Amino acid sequence: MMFLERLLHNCLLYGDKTAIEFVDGPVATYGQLEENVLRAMVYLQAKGVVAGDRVALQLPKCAPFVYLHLATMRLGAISLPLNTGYPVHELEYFLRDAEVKLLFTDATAQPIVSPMMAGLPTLQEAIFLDAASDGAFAELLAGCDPAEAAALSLPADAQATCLMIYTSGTTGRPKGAELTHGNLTANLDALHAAWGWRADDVLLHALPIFHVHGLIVALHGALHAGATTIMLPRFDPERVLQTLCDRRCTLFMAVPAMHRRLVNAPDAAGYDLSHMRLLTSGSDRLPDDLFRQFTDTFGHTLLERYGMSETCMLLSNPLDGERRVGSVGRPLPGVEARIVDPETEQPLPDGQIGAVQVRGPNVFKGYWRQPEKTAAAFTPDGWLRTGDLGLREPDGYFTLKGRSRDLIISGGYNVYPPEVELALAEHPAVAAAAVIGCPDDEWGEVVTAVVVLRPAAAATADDLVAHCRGYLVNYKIPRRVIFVDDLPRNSLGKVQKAVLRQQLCPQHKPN
Ligand code: MCA
Repeated sequence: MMFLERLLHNCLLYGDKTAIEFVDGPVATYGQLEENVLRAMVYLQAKGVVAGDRVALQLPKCAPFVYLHLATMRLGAISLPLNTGYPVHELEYFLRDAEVKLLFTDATAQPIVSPMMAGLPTLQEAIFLDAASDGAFAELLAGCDPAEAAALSLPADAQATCLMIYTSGTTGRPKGAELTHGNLTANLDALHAAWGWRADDVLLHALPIFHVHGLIVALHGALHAGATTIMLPRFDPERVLQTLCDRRCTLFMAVPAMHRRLVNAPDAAGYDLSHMRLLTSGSDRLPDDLFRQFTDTFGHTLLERYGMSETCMLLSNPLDGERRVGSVGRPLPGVEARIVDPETEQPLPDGQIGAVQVRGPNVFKGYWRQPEKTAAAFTPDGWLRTGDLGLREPDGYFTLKGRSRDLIISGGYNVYPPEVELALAEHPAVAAAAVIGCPDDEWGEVVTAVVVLRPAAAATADDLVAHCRGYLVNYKIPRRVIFVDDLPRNSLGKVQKAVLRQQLCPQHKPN
């Protein structure tokens, strides 16, 4: 059964049960969720949205986001969630590249969005919502009769794209990863089986909902199971711990930077989480010390899993059985994973470090309108090159051992250095810039810019940071700026980032 069909089934089966409750906000039963999705479908249809159209959602974590996202997919169109923190420069790129037809954004974004409309011919309309007010959305859908959409059949083509998530690349501008109805269904079925999702689960949701982790693994996972999701508008460690206790939540999912804040919260061990069933960690490597500290503090062993925007989830430690420190576990049902020699791409024996490649029904269809980049992502026999390095133990557990691609992970967000380097290069005082990730206890890695200034030019670290804020979302902004006279380069003129990391990152350990 495809995901949307299962969701409809759950809405009929669990009509009176809470599907989503926004803390300090609206509560929707499964029945109300279905009704609001149908009304949103009628609204979108009236705006001319048809199968294949891109609908961008740049909204805070709110009920309208959920209804519009599900309604878009149910019309066969493509939902494009966007980080609310994107500055003009990034937002305009996504809207142009994806040829977005409708944009839903917060009312506060009007001054930046309205002026860019004239330059975006495919953008038919931007709808400014006061996301904080329940009334505003209800008013928008006021004339929409759910019965008009109830008769529409569910999208039947498993190969059709339903979700686009932008991920950056080593070659510069971000690419839209196209996930299909079949991809989501395969992934949710696999997670359902692997993590034992149940209809009586109560998930506390504190992740952003514009990425695969918060949107698919957490929110869709709960909807697929007929479970209840309690939404926190943003992550706050004490609020998370208190809500887990007060609401007797059974599930929680987070990135290591969040788990670090939980164990360091005042009187963390005083919260009784004994009723909880499962706490997971992903999006970034879970440090060994944090894994142990978490168990010591809360009496729960974190389940670490591994995924990508292009694939949703790939590998996971088991629900029952050993959750191995430092390991991301075994392939999920239906997923194949292998370790190959990075040069020859021939499989390596267990225990040897090589490139991680994966295959399965969860693996995306390709990058939006980028056939060359899509082709380059796969081997001729259809394995996806993940860009990660790792090894497989003889008992099938995988351990990641770094990256073959130039990627920084900060607080669970991926940052591609070329994007930051391009932004720095726009500053008139910058002659050359290289961006590296330095290890950091709080963030995993911090974005570090190594900059050579033009002769006689003057710019301070604060100047460059302020400049980047105009181009990049917050987590991509360099947290350290180091000025040097020259960048180390190889004979081809390429900056030797390994040398920079060695020299400038005190705790750096080569793979
Ligand atoms: C916030 N800041 C950051 C980050 N987040 N800086 C670097 N890296 C970050 N990740 C900045 C803020 O802009 C602010 O800067 C300063 O840090 C302190 O902000 P604070 O309020 O303390 O931070 P926060 O807003 O509480 O955010 C921390 C966070 C957040 C909750 C850990 O980073 C977060 O939600 N991370 C989750 C990311 C995620 O969902 N990743 C999944 C994608 P200033 O004061 O200068 O403005 S990956 C995925 O989906 C794959 C498929 C997978 O496998 O899961």
